[in-house]
Amino acid sequence: MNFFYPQIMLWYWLGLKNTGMVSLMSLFRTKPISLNNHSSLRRCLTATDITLLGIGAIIGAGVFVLTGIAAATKAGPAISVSYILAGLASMFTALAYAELSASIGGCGSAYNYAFAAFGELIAWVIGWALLLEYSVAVSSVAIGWSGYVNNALQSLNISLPQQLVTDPSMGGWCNLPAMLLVLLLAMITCIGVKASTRFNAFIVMIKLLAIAIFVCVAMANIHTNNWHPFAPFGWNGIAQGAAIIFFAYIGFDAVSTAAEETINPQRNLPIGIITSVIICTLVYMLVAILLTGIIHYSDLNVSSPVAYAMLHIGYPLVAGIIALGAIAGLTTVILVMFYGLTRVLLAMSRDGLLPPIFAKVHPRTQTPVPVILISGVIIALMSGLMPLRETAALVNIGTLSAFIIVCTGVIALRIMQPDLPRPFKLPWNPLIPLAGIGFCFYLMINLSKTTWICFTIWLCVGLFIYFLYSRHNSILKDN
Ligand code: ALA
Repeated sequence: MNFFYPQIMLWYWLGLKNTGMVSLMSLFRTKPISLNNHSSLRRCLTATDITLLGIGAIIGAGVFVLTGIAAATKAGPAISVSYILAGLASMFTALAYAELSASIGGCGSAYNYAFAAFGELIAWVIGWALLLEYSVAVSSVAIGWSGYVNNALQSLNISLPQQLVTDPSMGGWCNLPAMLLVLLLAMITCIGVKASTRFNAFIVMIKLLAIAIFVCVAMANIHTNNWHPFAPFGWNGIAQGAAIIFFAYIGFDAVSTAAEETINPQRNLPIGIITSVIICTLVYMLVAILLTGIIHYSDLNVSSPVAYAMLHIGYPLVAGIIALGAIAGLTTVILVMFYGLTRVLLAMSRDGLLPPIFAKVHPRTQTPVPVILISGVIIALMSGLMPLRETAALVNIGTLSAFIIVCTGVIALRIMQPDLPRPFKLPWNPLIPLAGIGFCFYLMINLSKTTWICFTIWLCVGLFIYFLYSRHNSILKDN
C-alpha cells in the first residue's frame, strides 16, 4: 500500500488496516507520479505542434456536420449560444488539463491524472471511458469522411460500387474507404510522431483556409431576418444543442496524451491546449452565427450543412472548397484521436491493466507499433462493418465523464499534494474546476436516456474486465 497519499493514511487511521476493508482499499491504490516519467517515446513536439494537433483534433465533424443538425432540430439560430455553453465547459476543463498535464504528465492523459488523484479503480474507469471516446469517435468520423469523399467523387461523375461504401446493416459489404483511411493513418502514426504532426499541420492549414473562405463569403450574404426567431425551441433546445455540439470541442484532451513526446511539456502543453481551445471557440462562434444568418435554420438538417449553405446561396465553387476543407478536417480528427487511443492503451498496458503487448515501443521509430497495428485493424473493422453513424452522443458522455474527473482531480490534488510542482496553475481554484464540473454535468444530463444506458453497459463491461484481469496484473498488485 502506498502510505504517502493522504486518503490512504486516513483510512488507516480509521482502523481499517486489519479488516477486510484492506482489499477494498487496494482498489484505490495510487501510482507515484515519478512512474509517469520513464518514457521511451521520442520528445520532439513544440508548442506550435501541440496547438496544431489541438486544432487538428478539434475542428471536424462537429462544426461541419453537427452544427446544422443541432440548429435545425434543437437550438435554431441560438446554436451560437449552445456553442458558448459547450465552449465554457471545454475552456474550464482545458485549464484543468493544462495544470495536470504539466504537473503529472504521462501519455495516458485523464487516465494518468485519475491514477494520481483517486487511485487505480477510478483510473481504470476513466481509461475505459477514454477508449470508448476515442475508438467510437475515430470510427464514426471515418464513416462521415467516407460519405464526404463519396459525395465529392460523385460530383466528379466517379461512382464507387454501393456495396463498397455501405456497411452490412445497410445492405452493403463494407465501408471500404473508411477502412482504408484508418489503416493509412495507422501507418502514418507508426512511422513516427513528427511525421504525423507534419501531415497534421499541412491538413489543418487546408481546413482553416476553407473556413476563412466560408467566413468571407458568408459575411457578404447575411440576412438578419434568418435570426428570427432566435431561440425557437427555448432554453431546453439550447441546452440539448450544447450537449450534442460539445462533440465539436472534443480533441484537446487527446493532445495531452502527447506529454511524453513534447519538448519541455511543462510549458508547451498548457500553451498548446489553451491556445487551440481559444482559437476553435472563436472559429465556432463565427461559423454558427454566420451559418444561421445566411440560411434559415430549418433548412440546415442535412449531412453537410456548411457546404450546402454555400450551394444554397449560389456559390458552388466555394461549396466544393468547403467540402475539401471538411474532408481535410475529418482526416486530422481521425489522426489525432487515433493517436490518443494508442497512447492511452500504451499507458494502461504499462501499468499492467492491459496485456503487455500494448506497451511495446519499436526501437527505431520509437512509436508503439504493436498497439498501433492492433488497434488500427480493430478500428478499421469497426468503421467498415458497424453501423456507427449516430454515435456522437456516446462519445460525448465518455468524454464529459473524463472531464469531470480531471476537474475534480485538480481540486483533490491541490489538497492532497499541495507541494507537487505545478509549472502551470489554473487561476481561481477551486472556482474554475468547479465551474468545469458544473458545466460538464449539465451537458451530461441533457443527453438522452439511451446514451446513458449504452454508457452504463460499457462501464459494466469495463469493470468486469478490471476484476477479472487488470486488478491481478497491475504493477501495484503487491502493494
Ligand atoms: N471535435 C471533433 C470533431 O468535431 C471530434 O470531429
